[in-house]
Amino acid sequence: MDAQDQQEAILEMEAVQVEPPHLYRVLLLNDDYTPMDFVIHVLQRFFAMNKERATEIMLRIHREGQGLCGLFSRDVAATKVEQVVGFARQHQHPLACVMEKN
Ligand code: TYC
Repeated sequence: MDAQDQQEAILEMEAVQVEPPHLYRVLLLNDDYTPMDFVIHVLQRFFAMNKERATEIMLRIHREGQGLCGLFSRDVAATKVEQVVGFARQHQHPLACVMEKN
């Protein structure tokens, strides 16, 4: 392999390494028991939404069964799910939060 081939091989490896990470959707699921105000609070607290946006997303979940809270790297998505589920259980609500590959 000459110097130019080596240089090209290095550039190729670097190109592979800067591939964007896969994103994961974090979703909230509807249920019959979690209070609407609690879901709005969760969307504001963990997904940095303002009250208006959080209310809109909560109502979409309530009507359609689920709703998108955001797109995150795998680690951040997993942490969001853990935090939301932990917070809901602390308050004795059955709220479900899941992640799925985008
Ligand atoms: N369906 C719930 C109610 O009527 C409200 C709700 C909305 C629950 C969104 C969960 O992810 C949810 N109190």
